Amino acid sequence: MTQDSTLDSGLRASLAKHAKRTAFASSQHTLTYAELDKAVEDAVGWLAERSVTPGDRVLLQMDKGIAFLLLHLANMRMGSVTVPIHPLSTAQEVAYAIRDCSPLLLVCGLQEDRAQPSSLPEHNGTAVAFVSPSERPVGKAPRQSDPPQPGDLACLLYTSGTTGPPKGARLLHRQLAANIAILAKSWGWTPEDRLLHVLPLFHVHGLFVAASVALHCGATLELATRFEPSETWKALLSGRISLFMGVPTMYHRLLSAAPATAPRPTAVRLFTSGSAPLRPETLRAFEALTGQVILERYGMTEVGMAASNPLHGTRKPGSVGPALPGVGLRIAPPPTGREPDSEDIGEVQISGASIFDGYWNRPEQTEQSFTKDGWLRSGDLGFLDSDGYLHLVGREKELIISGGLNVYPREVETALDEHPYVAESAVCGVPDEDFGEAVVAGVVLHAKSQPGSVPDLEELLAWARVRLAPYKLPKRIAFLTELPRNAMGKVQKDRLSSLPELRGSGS
Ligand code: MCA
Ligand code: AMP
Repeated sequence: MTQDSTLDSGLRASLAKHAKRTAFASSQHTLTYAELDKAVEDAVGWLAERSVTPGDRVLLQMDKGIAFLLLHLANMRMGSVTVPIHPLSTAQEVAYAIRDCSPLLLVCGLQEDRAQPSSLPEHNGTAVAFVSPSERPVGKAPRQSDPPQPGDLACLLYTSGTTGPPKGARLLHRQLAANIAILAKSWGWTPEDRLLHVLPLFHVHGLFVAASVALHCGATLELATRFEPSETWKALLSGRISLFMGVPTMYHRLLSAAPATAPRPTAVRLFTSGSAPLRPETLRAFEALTGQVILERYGMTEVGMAASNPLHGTRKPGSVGPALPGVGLRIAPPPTGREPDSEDIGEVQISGASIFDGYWNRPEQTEQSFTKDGWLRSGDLGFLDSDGYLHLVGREKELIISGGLNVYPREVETALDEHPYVAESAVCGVPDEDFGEAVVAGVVLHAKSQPGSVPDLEELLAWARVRLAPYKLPKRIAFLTELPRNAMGKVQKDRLSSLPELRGSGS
């Protein structure tokens, strides 16, 4: 598949060549490519019965399962647009996405105990449909449209980019197809591969880097509904899995839950890690335990994958590898105007066919995210070594990456500041052994807060829980008389993050 393809033509190519091979396997379903094709057609019917037409946004607030995958593939076939969000998004977060991109349909596919669509007060004309995450959506309405074109919008993915509120990154079929083609080749995918998929489906990593590449290569996608370390070990040691993709937290947890006798997942030909920095200690410990060197790669929502350690060749611990073929990587020249020296640290900038089409309805922020000569500004800081390998050393953007999920301090601060007794707050990340970084907050209460009614940690967390998905909640809160500030009045997050009460055992 190439950038002249759409995501559906990639899937159809697999169908043409591998109709009888297993495309999808889970604890409840096994589908060949021919059966998957029929299931996608049924899901297209289900969407059409709900009046979805090409270009319509379809918001998916769904637990992981076959229904999520089929509705996404149906969107790709129909020309409607997948807008995936975290299944535990709060009513406020769902309402924000609805206001921002006016979807025609919100599909709520949550497990039965939480089957409410975040009890939205107002849907702004967006219809709500329910579906069980483990069932196939089936409908009969005929599709009325021509297939989508490579230049059509495939997916809107919410991210804050380098700054500001969450924005929908516009990902076109041809951009996603370009990245899928690069990954299929660079990581040596074949139809013989079987991927153990433990990632969430609502992000680039799980949806495109993992699931789409597997299906576009005629390989088998084995879907686990969640990451569970002992089940993962069982699958990895079963001999049927050839590929595994995780975030660093998953590798950390696999190490902690390793079977007593040295596990040798010899059938697995490739372990990859990304979305957050993989500690060299984790890479080395995993190699010592299993004999396998994890391949670390780097990407972002707006790009897909940009750099990767090689399939064959040296995988350097602490580096995310050289640029992938067809991707341009450069370090921004220092502000003085002099030419960068080798190993100068600067902002990582990226170019290539997979770079996104801008943010939904936000031309200004789109413009700001590119340099004058058209390179994407990543907001990440790094350097290229003499072998052309990228080393990431920090971030210019205010972003906390917790367990591979992005948390934007401003969003958490806004939620805390809305509490009537909170005068101001500042949120930052601190090192955390399990999550890599943990979200923590410093809070200053109003002097007028009544004694006896002053909120405590539990109350503030309960307040925030209504506003923020659980992974964004501060793991610790320090009540301060004032926030640490510099002479200009700017909050010093480095001083905040070094407060002993905010640092946990992993710090
Ligand atoms: C769950 N919790 C978290 C996180 N996940 N808190 C902080 N950060 C998190 N990531 C909360 C839960 O709500 C719960 O809170 C408590 O922590 C314990 O939950 P636990 O059972 O440990 O969580 P889990 O369900 O096992 O999830 C951990 C996880 C998950 C498996 C690491 O977060 C995950 O799947 N992360 C992968 C994210 C990912 O795919 N990112 C890719 C983004 P309470 O006790 O209060 O209920 S795409 C991307 O970044 C780019 C493109 C790229 O390069 O890939
Ligand atoms: P997102 O906006 O969710 O796509 O997250 C993209 C960000 O994740 C990047 O800009 C990096 O900051 C971070 N990231 C992804 N992969 C890695 C990695 N291997 N090492 C360090 N950071 C990473």
